[in-house]
Amino acid sequence: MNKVEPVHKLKSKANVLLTSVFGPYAQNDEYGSRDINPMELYQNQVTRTQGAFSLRMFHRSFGLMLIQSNLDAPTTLLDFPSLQIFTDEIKCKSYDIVGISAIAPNIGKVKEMCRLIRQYQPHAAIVVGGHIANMDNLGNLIDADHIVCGEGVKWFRSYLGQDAGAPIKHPEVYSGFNTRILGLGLKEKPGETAAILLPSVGCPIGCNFCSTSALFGGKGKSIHFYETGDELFEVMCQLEKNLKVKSFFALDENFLFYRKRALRLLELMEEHSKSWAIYVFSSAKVLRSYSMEQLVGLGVSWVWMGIEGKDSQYAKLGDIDTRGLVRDLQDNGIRVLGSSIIGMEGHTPGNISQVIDDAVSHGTVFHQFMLYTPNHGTPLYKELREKGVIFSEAEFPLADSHGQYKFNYRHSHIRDGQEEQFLLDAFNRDFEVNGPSLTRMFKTTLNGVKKYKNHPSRRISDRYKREAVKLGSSYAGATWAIRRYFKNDLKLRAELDSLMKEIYREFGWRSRILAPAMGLYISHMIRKEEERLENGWTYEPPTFYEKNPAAQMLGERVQVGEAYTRTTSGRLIPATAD
Ligand code: B12
Ligand code: SF4
Repeated sequence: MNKVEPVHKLKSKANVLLTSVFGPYAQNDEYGSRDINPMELYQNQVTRTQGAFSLRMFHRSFGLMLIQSNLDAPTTLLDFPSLQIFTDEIKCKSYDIVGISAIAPNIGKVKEMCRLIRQYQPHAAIVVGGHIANMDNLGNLIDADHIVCGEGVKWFRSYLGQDAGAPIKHPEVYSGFNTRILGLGLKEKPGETAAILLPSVGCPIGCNFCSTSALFGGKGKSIHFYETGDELFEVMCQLEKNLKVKSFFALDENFLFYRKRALRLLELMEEHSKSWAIYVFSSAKVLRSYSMEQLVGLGVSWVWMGIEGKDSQYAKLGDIDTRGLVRDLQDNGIRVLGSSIIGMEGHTPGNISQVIDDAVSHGTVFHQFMLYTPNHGTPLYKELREKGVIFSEAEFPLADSHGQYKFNYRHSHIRDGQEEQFLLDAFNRDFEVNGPSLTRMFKTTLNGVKKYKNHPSRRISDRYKREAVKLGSSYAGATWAIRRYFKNDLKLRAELDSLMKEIYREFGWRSRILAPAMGLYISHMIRKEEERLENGWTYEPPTFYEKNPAAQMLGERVQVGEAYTRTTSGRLIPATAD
């Protein structure tokens, strides 16, 4: 990290390119892409073994979007370029600064991108940020001018001579895109996908393994882009208006931890009759500190919660009965994504099966399993490095250190790569015992609808009525098809029978007619998707190419290199495509 904050000589006149690392991602290559490490959340680490039932979708590089939104300088953003697109861009245009965002496993790509920038843009300053910056030896591994560890908006603003403390302008972007499940690509109508909301970064709880907390200061620290409930409410109103949304994905590691801000937001939502839904990350102890009425009032309808593992000692869990908490939340229509760790200090080949059973018994709608991984910059990394058990790059490449393969260190009890199978066992058992996450989601949504559709507060009942719309039609069809698919699994079939009956009871004759009609088509699509997967089909995000107003003013050609043209939505497509 730089001690004296640098300032670029051109200040806000500098032409800036911000880029994520190049793809393709879900295939093995010499730059560190791995087929088991796709650019997806659910398929990567949540519904990994659910086949055609896995939820597939992509998420934009929000950190880069946030930085771009707050720069006065002409700034172009290249998200998910191919190596060819990236190379064309730096070959054909002139940039004064190129900023790359990356995480540690993508170091091979960053190294190559820096090499290419030096070759084609020798005068450009190279700035590297994001989680990769937590590597203390990064400067020796890549050829960059500035490695920015921590929050990037403030850094970039001061680098370009802007007021670093000016209010943060929020990017307007949906939380996910190109959603696909059961072999069906979901149509993205405006307003149906949640908007991303970036209230803060970091987490003051500071668990020993947590990269996000470590990057933004560690225990006791976090950075707020919007300090108060009033500021956040204003941003949400703006997103509601411009993106036509009523739901928000709060990408804040522990949204509910900041109680004053959350409760003020609740007051404002009540005062202005906002029937919003919010998806949050929250620790169990913090969740329990709110009443169900408050959570429902705030519109909390999806929660990412650390369960971590049987007998784990993390303060964020307190003495909370996580199983009871999940039950309460899901009974009230709040879908839980539980997150468990495989390979904690006390885990052994002898007890791992019990650890997995314990996690699975929570019956969360979604369950993430990750290997206990010392990421650079975390207290866990420091501890294990002092013990001398972290593998060198030659023993275990960083590209494989993504938490879904093997340990990047010598575990005290689990050896010889057994963890790879333990991880798969966890995903498989969750799927076998609890069935597809999709039907768990329908069940939980139905719980909420039944409980709150007649709630005296109109903004609450409206939200559940909105959620109910699809339950009686496409979700009923999906349930019908999934029940048919699992007809030989007695336990699952019984559960799906009862879900189907509940849906029919709630939505009447219309759902009885729609379910088999849609279900037959969905069954066909499931079969097709299974064939595609068997033939090795992988899912890659499209490239985005976006300019901020200052860059648009430069009036540059929209053609990138020879081979690609930009569509009106900002996506890059091969020039021959139309
Ligand atoms: C969204 C997300 C994803 C998306 C990726 C979206 C994308 N387009 O890249 C998906 C779901 C696909 C994903 C996948 C993976 N992810 Co991920 N992901 C996240 C998540 C939840 C949020 C990131 C985010 O948007 N934050 C909000 C923005 C505002 O913050 P930010 O990105 O940190 O950006 C700020 C600063 O870092 C800095 N900054 C960022 N970029 C740059 C660039 C420059 C030039 C500068 C100056 C500054 C700068 O400024 C920004 C504003 O302050 C984080 C956890 C977290 N909460 O941060 C994990 C996280 C980044 N992911 C992580 C990992 C490991 C992965 C995976 C390997 C999956 C896995 N097994 O966990 C895969 C890799 C996929 C691949 N092939 O590359 C780790 C990284 C660990 C590390 N030390 O490198 C994190 C920290 C989660 C964790 N395990 O702790 N991920
Ligand atoms: S509570 Fe979650 S976000 Fe906070 S430090 Fe622990 S793992 Fe990280």
